[in-house]
Amino acid sequence: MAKKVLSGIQPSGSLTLGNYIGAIKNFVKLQEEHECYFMVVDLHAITVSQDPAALRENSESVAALYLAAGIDPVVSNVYMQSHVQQHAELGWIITTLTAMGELERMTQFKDKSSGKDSVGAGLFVYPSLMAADILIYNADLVPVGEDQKQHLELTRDLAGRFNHRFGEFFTVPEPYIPEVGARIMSLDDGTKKMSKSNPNPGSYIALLDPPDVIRKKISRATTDSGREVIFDPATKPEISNLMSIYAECSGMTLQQIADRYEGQMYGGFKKDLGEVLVATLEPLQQKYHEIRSSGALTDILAEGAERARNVAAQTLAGVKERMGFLPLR
Ligand code: ATP
Ligand code: LTN
Repeated sequence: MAKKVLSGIQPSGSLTLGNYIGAIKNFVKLQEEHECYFMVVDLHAITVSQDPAALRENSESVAALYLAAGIDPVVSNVYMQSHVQQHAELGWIITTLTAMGELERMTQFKDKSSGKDSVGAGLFVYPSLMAADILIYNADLVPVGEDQKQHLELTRDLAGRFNHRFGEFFTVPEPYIPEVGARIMSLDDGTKKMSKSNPNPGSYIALLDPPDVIRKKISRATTDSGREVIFDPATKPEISNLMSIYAECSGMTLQQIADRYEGQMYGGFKKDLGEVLVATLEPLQQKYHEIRSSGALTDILAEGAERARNVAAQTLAGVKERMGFLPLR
């Protein structure tokens, strides 16, 4: 049966291979059978300081990359979170249902705030807005990478809490996390996740990196001592990470890759991986540039927002009625 699917990516930098493998590939897959909402979550991006020109550019870029990766805006709703004002309003309401202690436990908050002199309150209440994003469409499935699992658990708790206090209303959503590639690691440190806001560009492959940059970044990627191409994340995290990327971009299984490179050293494997990535990303980049130069994005985003707004407004009205807000007339 068709389900409702919702996800979002922050326009906080240039999208990486981690975003593609962990999230976007599943967006494309799920749209074939389900009613999908794919947002660019700009209200989440501003929980850390963003330069206005960069925010504008990254917002368009993420939307164009969704389409270039194969999201069909006729079938799926593609839009900016800030174009559907109901997200911010339900976000506030959900914030009032969230306990401080729940937010204090979030590892993303701990990671992003650690060592900072001043931390914005938005970063702290970020998960309540994310819960609102999901609940406002009564989404059943939320395709995300492993790092978002904890936020999804909180969303489920918050949905249950609302339903308990105000009567059955929200769908309790399920995370949809890939088996391989749910946590692509940084190229310079196999213990950290690949992240678009890492200040070292050598730590990630950006989806828009030119072919030679991709080849160079892979050839410089840190590898474990030893020389065998074997998948064992516990003892060989770095080569295992590169193998996951290889598998996800070539369609081969981890075992097929291990067999192909048996008895060989890392050099040949890395060289081939660079080519696999170039072959995966070149067509995507070409489509991306076509979309950006076509000027079609503005209308696509406006249409997506309008359809989403109709659904979101209805849910929000139901929430406010149940909670006892006075109607306008
Ligand atoms: P930032 O560095 O700004 O926090 P990010 O690169 O971590 O950004 P998000 O916008 O937070 O990306 O995440 C978008 C989606 O991509 C989420 O579903 C997230 O789980 C997924 N994702 C992000 N990084 C990875 C990764 N390294 N491996 C797998 N999935 C990832
Ligand atoms: N927190 C998510 C981005 C996000 C999201 C969402 C993901 C905001 N709202 C709703 C899924 C559903 C992240 O990727 N860091």
